[in-house]
Amino acid sequence: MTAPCGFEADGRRCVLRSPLAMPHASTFLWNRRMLLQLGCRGYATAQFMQPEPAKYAHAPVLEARTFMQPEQPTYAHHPGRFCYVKDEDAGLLFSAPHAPVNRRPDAFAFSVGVADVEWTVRCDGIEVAMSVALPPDDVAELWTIRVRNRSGRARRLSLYPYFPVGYMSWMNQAGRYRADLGGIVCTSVTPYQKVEDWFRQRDFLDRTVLLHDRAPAAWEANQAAFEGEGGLTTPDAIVSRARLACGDALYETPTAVLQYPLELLPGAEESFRFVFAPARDDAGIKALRARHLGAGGFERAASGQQARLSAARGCIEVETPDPWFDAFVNHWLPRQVFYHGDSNRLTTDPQTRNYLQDHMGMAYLDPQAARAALLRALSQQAPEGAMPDGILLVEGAQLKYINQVPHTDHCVWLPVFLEAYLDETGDLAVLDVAVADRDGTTRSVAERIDLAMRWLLVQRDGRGLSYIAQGDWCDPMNMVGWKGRGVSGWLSLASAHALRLWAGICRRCGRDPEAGEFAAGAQAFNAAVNEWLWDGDWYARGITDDGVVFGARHDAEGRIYLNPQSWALLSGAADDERRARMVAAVEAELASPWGVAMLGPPYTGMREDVGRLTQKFPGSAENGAIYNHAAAFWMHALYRVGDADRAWRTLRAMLAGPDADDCIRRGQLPVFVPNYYRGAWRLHPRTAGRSSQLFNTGTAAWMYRCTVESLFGLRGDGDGLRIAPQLPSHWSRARALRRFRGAEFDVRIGRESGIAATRVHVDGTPLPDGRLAGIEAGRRYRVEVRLPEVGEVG
Ligand code: CEZ
Repeated sequence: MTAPCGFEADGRRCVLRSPLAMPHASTFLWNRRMLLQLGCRGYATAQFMQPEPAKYAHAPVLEARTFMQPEQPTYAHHPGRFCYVKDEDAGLLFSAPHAPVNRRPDAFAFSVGVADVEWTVRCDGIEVAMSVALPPDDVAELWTIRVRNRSGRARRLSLYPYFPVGYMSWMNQAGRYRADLGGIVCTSVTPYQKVEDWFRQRDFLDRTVLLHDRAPAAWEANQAAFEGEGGLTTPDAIVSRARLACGDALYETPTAVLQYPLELLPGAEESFRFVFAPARDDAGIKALRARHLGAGGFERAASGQQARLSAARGCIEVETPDPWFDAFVNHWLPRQVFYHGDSNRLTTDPQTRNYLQDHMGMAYLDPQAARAALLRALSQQAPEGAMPDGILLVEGAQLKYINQVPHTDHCVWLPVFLEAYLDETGDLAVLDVAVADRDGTTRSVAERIDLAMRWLLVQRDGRGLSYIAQGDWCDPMNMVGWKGRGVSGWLSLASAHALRLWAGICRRCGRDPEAGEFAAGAQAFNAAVNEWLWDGDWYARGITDDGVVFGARHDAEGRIYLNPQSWALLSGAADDERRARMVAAVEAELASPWGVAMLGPPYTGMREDVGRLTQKFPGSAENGAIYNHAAAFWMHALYRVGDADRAWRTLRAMLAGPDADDCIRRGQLPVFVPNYYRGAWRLHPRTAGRSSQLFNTGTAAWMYRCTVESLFGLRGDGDGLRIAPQLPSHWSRARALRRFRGAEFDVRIGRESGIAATRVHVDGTPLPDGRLAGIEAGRRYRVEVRLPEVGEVG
């Protein structure tokens, strides 16, 4: 059976050919001011910044405002973008893309592009194509609907673009058609009760509009009147009337439905353009129309967005025996990495660990943006060296949600970021940049990292292990140390790794006293973990406030966590004997057909000395899912210890397909890596492997880093490029075009029998140690890499 989806246009588009096989398959479009997640059946989730996230299409009921969630359920009235088609003679009714009528189509295509999405649906010889794109810097959805008569006979149809708006406000909501503005205008007032809130929100874009380029014959702005008794599958306004009633909504749930009666001869087609967007007032609406529905508006937006997304061009193009992987790495993964650094996940207070890791990814795409992010983060460092839970990005922003819960890991991400940034750029000068904090104290970047490392060394208990407070990398592990005594094994190992990285950077800069201090700190952490947390076959996760070791063999649930194992490899805590036992344990306890789970067995009930994590549904999110961010750490660690095949398996398991069953089981298009795939395959086999569809994840940056630096082994090293690919043993060859420090490297990798070690030639000249220095910007180098045949490594 072939997969229901596949790449086209040389990997730049991914097309799903069924609305049923992967019903939750989705993609996302964004610019810096808005985000639009689109499901294959037409459901949509959109938000824009003003400056905090806000919505312009709502659910039909009051909604709790929260951050983007995994596995968002859809339902008939879920916001979406739809178009009904009625055959006036045959009475046939269907809707594009698929919901809400859900008529089985004769042909279906959900075609996902890097900057646009298009559906093509054909029912009974009528073909409807709906496509959407976003402008580069405006909050607006630019929709084109094209209807074509492919039936070989004349057809009398009515087209009904249906853009539900939902329950806008309990204070004030309404909707009506405005001929003077050329569309349906839904008005509301964002609910508030405090006087100061009015002044904060009086410029909010509280209107939602559907503007057209061609005037309709009729319209409906009242949701209930549109549906009547027929509901959404057979709305009264369509099936019981020849023309929509041209109704309005008066403190009633508004909607936006337009009607276009058409007579199409065989082969004939009609095309319409619409702008769906929030707006503040009439002037704002007129400006939207002028910008987007004027001549060339859509084309200008498309070229502007294309130009903006050109920055998403990665630093590597690959060609391997795995074409799906190639398409993903060449077009989609750098896009997802860029999305994170470009939009900061559409928050005004990104979590500090997310901010630094997302910008670690930007080091390969836009190093200046990465550099600026480091300096902004350090400007919010506390006087004693701690890093805040979130980084405030705009004036007046506040720490929200999880950033109001104290976590103790944020400092470790500074050296982790710097290692990647310095390898990619060689920009050691950044360490001397003076950064002033909120108290006006100025310190150099290097002094601030010293301070952060010393803070990690202070935050230790009598055993020498890191306090966890209400969480470390694992956000919902909030009750291990809330009494102030609990410690994290993962954070102790991550601190050891961070201290080692920073010691190495200090040594490179001749800051030997500091290098010695921090290297000793790393050893102390490793020694403490090996003394208190080695459980015989793996490292335990931590020790609770009441002195209970958890994440160990004696636990019935959550007896092994992946993160301590990964970071024990990175920090050097695990010697070869312990490494072998640990890897065997991970394979036995956590490996699944869909990747490596972050803990196992999942918790099936509250453990009050671990916390909220244990209350998550078994196999979802942090409670035992294949949490790709954690799997990425395992991949990174395995590459660092040269375990290339296991690392490759971990990497490849994050990307769905091409096997048909795998695509259908995960329900994930290979256009982004989700934050998790469901785990608990023994407890809940039915849902195991299912994608969360959440594209906000630190995994993207790590996947890109490991692909460039480890799999293809094209890693910066001071003023040079180290060339040391780690191809999986079943690959006999691979090729990469690597952009690095202004030069290009055409790298051809193959295997050669009779050699015991990798051989590298650059422009025909042998490179004994595989490191090319003195790189000339603007030059193109030809690199030949010969790997030993599998089984012949010396
Ligand atoms: O958020 C992520 C965080 O953004 O969870 C990761 C953490 O490292 C990331 O920084 C692991 O805990 O609060 C919750 O329960 C949520 O599960 C968040 O922890 C989670 C969200 O799902 C976003 O992915």
